[in-house]
Amino acid sequence: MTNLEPFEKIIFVTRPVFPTLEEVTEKLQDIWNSKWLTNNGPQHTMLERELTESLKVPYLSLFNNGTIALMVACQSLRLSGEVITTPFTFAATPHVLSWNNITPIFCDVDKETMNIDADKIESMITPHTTAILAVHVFGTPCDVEKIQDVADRYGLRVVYDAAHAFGVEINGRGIGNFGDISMFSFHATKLYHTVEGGALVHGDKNLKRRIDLLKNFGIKNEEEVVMPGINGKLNEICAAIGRIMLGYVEDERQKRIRLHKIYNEELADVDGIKLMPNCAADVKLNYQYCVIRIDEKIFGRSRDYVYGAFKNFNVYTRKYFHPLCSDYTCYRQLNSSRVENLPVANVIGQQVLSLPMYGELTEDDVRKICAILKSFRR
Ligand code: T4K
Repeated sequence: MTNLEPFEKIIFVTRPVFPTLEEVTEKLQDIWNSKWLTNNGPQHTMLERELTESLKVPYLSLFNNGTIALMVACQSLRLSGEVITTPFTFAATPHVLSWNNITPIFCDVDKETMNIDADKIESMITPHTTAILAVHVFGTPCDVEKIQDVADRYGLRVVYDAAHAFGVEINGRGIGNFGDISMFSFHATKLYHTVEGGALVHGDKNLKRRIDLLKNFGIKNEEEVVMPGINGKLNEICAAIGRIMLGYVEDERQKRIRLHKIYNEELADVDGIKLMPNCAADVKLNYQYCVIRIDEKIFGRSRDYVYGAFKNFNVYTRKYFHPLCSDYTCYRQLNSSRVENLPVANVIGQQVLSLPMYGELTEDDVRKICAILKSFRR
């Protein structure tokens, strides 16, 4: 039964998956016995092995978060000058470029996938371009073939920000197998997490050696420091929680698939609401997020109205990703940030809304969220 009273407690856009305290205590006991808390301990080693298998990738290096991982990815490939990226992403994506003294060049996005528009990349290449940094936004894969084709023709590197794409596959291939390096985020709000954490994945053994040096201050041994590295290490407690969470991820994904189905049933016929993603059949998605686009002209209410009105019902949605990165004060002076350069992204940035999505939500909760949304129609 649908009841349009506000929810008693706040419904957040997401909630982390928690393992049982017993499981955590058991693993903590192992750590206490080992007397090893960080710096490449046994939990870290085992998690690297387990994730390499689960993500179906050749090499993987763990990190203390996805942002530091992406910074190290740029360093490891010696990127410089300009890197072409998307404005429709979390702040971390362009910021890692700035932290590497690289200028982000914003390219418009595709109106269906909301990922970088591979057809527009070529026109943004200059003699200073060294790479393409694309984001599989909300876990929807980029056009990996077209991106690789442009990169190959111009001798550019390809880095994927796969922060949202844990477990996503194209035709049975792990999403981390495309481009030169991919970054995964294991932040608490992700489908799979290590509380805070992340990883770089790639197919090159020498690159792993370099990445592992870079994440540990460049220390080769007690006598030699061979490059200006950083501290990107994942500690043993986070690694142990990550090992436990591997046992939860598929169950959580299945729960979200069921919830996404209800969202779809309830919203498919609502004019002016479009449930994302639209994806090719050979793609295995992870359903980490539930994103809609609201066309104000048809729905009768703007995204900002819906976002505010939901709060009256104790539903805290999020405008991922508004504002666009190209509108941040630190980037809006760039030539590529001009609205004329980013027509699709500027429309999408005004339309998107992330609805609550996490396994603990009930099907009734989702039906009620949809009923509330439909009640806003004008
Ligand atoms: N690239 C992309 C494309 C990314 O989306 C991200 C991160 C990165 C790179 C960088 O990766 P990391 O360095 O973070 O590993 C959250 C996450 O903090 C961030 O990891 C994520 N993207 C981004 C999309 O979402 P906020 O500022 O929206 O998080 P916050 O604290 O508002 O949390 C969202 C909701 O989750 C809250 O309203 C309530 C709930 N929540 C959150 C936490 C932390 C809980 O219930 N419990 C919790 O412990 O950034």
